[in-house]
Amino acid sequence: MVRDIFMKQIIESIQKLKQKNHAVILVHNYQIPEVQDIGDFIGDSLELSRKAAATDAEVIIFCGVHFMAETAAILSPEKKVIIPDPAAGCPLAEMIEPKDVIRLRNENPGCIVVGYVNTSAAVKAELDICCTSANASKVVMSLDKNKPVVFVPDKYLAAYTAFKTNRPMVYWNGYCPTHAKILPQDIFKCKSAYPGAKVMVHPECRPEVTKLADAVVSTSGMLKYAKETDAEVFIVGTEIDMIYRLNKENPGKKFVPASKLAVCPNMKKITLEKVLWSLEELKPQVTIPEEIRVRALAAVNKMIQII
Ligand code: CIZ
Repeated sequence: MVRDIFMKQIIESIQKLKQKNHAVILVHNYQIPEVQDIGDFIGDSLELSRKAAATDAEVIIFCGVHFMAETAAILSPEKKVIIPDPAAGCPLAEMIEPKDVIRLRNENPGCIVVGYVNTSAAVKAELDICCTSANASKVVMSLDKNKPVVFVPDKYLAAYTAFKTNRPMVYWNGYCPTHAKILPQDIFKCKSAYPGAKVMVHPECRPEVTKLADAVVSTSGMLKYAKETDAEVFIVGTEIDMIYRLNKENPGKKFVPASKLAVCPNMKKITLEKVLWSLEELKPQVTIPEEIRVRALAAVNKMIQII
């Protein structure tokens, strides 16, 4: 009860400061429910950054992990981008550095380097083209067929994209520790509890898991699949708080997490209190050296041109 009153006051203060600072609040699909509820936009990282860039807001509060806030800063250099907790990193993005991409390029002469959005701005600056989990196959299909493809940093998304496009690739050995927690036996267990359920999993899952799914889709793809598919129960193989949005937008359908262990500890670092503090102080700001931002933007724009 006391906590409820306190939370209500925090939300009111967030709304007031948002107006005062001409801010827009972006919330990733994996954020905790109460943070999802205060977002102006909720979605995947690219979708959010593109929507924010199209507004006339002066400040972006990015409730997500660090590379996502960087993507917003790449697309909106004139806006102040704030992340409520700068310690909210992404282990997958941290598994590769710019020097690794340079080495891969030297080891694979003439290659095209495709990089998942889950990379730092400094790594994006070394890529030829970016991709998201929603468009990785489309991006790879658009590439010159005579050139070798190097895919970084997620080996599971790379393997799935190579299978879908029938294109051999050199992979980097990165992975998302949260999605890697989802195991084939979790899917079998859920399927025996809900025999008619449809299984949708994220392409960051292990190949042993993706091959058991009815749909292998990004978070935006999951929202579409859930809406358009005539089933009562869905088994969901991604970060656990995706279920909150799926429930909210699909009353009458049931969403069961494939594994309750698929919790991203970094996404959970963002709380309403931290959103309020970041609006009070307009920090910590995410900044990118202009020389890196311009090169990273080129890789992002190449992707945007073909989707
Ligand atoms: O880019 C995103 O938001 C991520 C990491 C995944 C997704 O499928 O939305």
